[in-house]
Amino acid sequence: MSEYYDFNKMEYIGNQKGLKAGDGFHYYNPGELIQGKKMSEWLKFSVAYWHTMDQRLVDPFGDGTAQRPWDKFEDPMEQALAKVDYMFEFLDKMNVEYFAFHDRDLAPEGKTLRETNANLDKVVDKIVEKMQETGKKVLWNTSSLFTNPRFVAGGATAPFADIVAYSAAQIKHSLEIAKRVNSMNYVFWGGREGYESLLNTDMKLEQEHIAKFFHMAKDYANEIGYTGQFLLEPKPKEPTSHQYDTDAATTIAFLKTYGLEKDFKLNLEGNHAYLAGHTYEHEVRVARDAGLLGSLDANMGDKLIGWDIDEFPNDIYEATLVMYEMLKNGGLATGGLNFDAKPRRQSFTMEDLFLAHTAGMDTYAAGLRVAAKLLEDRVFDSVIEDRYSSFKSGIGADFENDKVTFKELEDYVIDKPQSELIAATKSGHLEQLKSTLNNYIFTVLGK
Ligand code: XUL
Ligand code: CO
Repeated sequence: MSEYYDFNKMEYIGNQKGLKAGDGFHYYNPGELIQGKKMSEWLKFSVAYWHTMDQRLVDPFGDGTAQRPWDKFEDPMEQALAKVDYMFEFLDKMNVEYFAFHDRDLAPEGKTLRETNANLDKVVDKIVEKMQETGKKVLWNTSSLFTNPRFVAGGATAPFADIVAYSAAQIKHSLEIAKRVNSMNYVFWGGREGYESLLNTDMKLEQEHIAKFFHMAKDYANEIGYTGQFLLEPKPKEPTSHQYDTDAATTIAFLKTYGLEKDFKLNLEGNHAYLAGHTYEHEVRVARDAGLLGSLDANMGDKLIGWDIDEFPNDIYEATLVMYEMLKNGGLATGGLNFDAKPRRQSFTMEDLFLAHTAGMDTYAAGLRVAAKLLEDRVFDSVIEDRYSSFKSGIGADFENDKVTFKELEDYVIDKPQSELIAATKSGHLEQLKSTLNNYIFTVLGK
């Protein structure tokens, strides 16, 4: 493989050194077994094309600061084709097996959809060749129905029929690409599928439209024999003030209302969870409980700034609790951990891209190690079992097994004195539990 970057391939070196580009992973050891499975199988890391190859590190107040070696290509198609080479060498050097992309990340648009598709197909041809050469895989692909001004009021939920038709045609081609690149999943993130004001919005009609649109997409995937898992990615706001797929619970209700729950699972993103007023682990738990946990966009936000800033993950508590949910789920099936993340605007060098991915991979690898130990020792399981133990016998078991009526429950408590009811409650011992979690993090990672 040709050499574009002056960095060594990232390998596991253990946790004895300071984190520096080229030093290697402290916690991610791809071949090491955790609960009987290789770390690389639990942690199907994926590089996001739109951030790593395309992101200029803009913020709402300033231009991009990114310095990238492919900036030297001035012709947009020439640059698009060159970026494929840079991407594959990046994957190789980072020891990452998967990548993810939107259609519009790959190639510039033409004057018509036909021309745009032709540009895109040229780049996909090269991607397919590179995949065959290197064995790298696509975790998921998706379609941008939000960047171009034609999508000013949404794609599948646009109040304009021509735009809905255009959106369908664009997704149709994206599904054909999904089949060509054997994408493990196909993601729909509702870019501008939401509204700014109810004063000019028929919310019910828009939701019916997008549900119909999803059924048509699935029908087309079946028609062409594309069998990847469909995923919906919740987010509560940005860019619209109200996004329809607000959070995991809302998205599950939407899927069930429109008979889509057999065809879709959820792709959950850390920063989106914060924007919805939830923790990341809450969103993952909601999806797991519903049997709909699909994949993870492993990033985090800044609790002070409040925007969707797509920071690379570095919060070990969060990574531990998210990995705990993932292990409880028995893994992610076709899903993985996609770094929908970008370096900070002041981290503008190529080296920062390597550092940022290393930090993200190590954070989740460390989280996986701690979570596996917490599970093995049944730390939370035994607390939860004890907390709900009153449902194992007596009135609790009768309630559990549908053997009591409201009247009988009333008979059971009506004459109980307050002292007996208070005696039936137990401390939650949260401080102790959180400090146990700290101890697991320190001891497992300190080894
Ligand atoms: C936007 C976001 C997207 C999706 C794919 O907040 O997360 O990048 O992951 O369209
Ligand atoms: Co995302």
